[in-house]
Amino acid sequence: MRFSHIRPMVMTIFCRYTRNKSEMVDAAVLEKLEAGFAKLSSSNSKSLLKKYLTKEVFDALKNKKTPTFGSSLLDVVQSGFENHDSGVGIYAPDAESYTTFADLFDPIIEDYHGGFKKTDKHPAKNFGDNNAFGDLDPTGEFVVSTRVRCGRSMEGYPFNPCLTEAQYKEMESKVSTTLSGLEGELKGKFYPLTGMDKATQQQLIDDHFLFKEGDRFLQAANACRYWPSGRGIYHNDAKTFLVWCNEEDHLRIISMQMGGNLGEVFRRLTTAVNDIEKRVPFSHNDRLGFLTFCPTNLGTTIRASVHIKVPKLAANYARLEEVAGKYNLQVRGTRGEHTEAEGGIYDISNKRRMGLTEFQAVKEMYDGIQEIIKIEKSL
Ligand code: ADP
Ligand code: DAR
Repeated sequence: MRFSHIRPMVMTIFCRYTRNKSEMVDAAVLEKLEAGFAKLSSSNSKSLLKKYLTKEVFDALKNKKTPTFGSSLLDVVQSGFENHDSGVGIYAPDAESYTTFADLFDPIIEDYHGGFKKTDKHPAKNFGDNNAFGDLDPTGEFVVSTRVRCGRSMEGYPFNPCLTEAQYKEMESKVSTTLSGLEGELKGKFYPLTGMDKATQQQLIDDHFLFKEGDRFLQAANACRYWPSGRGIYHNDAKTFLVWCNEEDHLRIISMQMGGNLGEVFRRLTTAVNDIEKRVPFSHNDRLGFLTFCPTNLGTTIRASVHIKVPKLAANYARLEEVAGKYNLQVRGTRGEHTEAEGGIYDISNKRRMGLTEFQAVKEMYDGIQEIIKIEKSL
């Protein structure tokens, strides 16, 4: 067996003993936990963290650490402690966190994913019939662009807060090498963030191809250390197929294009995911599905979205949200979460990612957007 195959595990063991040898949560961490819990408890935060981190759950978890990386409850909740305006407020520093801190993750997962209970099991991967989806807006009157993405975590590596700079760089090299083997429409090039000129980077962000920098929720979650080391983007010439490396997740695999042809976008993503999965083993849990840094992305990890203009319906924003809610859709600003709509363009996507298949997650968006366009036309 070559060392490169066992290197992630060797690094994991090394990290285990460099991060924190003791089994006990140290006094400084406990102090931060108590102070953060008191502040959050007295705040008017609407986060799921505030809703489900009861005193009972807090006391049951505050002295726990994950077996391999020694991640503490503070590693899980620090973003939500620092950002009371979080919608969720927690992240998993490593895969074991979902088990060690299940008393907090499970109710938040159930709430966010529309009822996925701790006794439920996520279904096997199923992209279904790729030809089931057509063009949401053939006349191009409403849909500006369509995007479907999924997240993947590379087996043998923890999540952001536990990664060393060497691991970030190693993962970037693995991703770049793996993707260099893609052919046909998926053929493209990897662009490291390190060394990327600022104008190019900003243009990619402005055109919605590249992730933003400085997300305070990710920063507070210790997800931006050593930035920009190990971060980058792969894309084909047409920028219809892209892969983000080490932003929030190890990989975000993205298919997108102008207009509303969801069938084409979904077919491209399905082909890409199946091709990449032949080359890289991804972290998968029998009950939770594909594992990700944020619990809102577990399971299918699919976000199928449109950038859409529906001025009449959006004039009554509460009605837009009501219709979206009926189809389990999430209405966000033009640049995703925690942003405002620019020029009347909303990002509308499926909200839940667990307890249904990849096909069903995309179908929820497809059905919901068809209804939203139908109502817009009737006004
Ligand atoms: P997250 O799920 O972590 O919020 P997303 O996967 O939604 O991240 O990606 C967010 C970014 O993707 C946004 O900054 C936005 O610019 C871009 N985006 C999302 N949906 C679309 C779309 N339909 N068309 C163009 N860009 C999109
Ligand atoms: N901003 C954090 C995470 C919400 C889910 N979005 C992700 N993971 N990109 C919050 O709690 O609001």
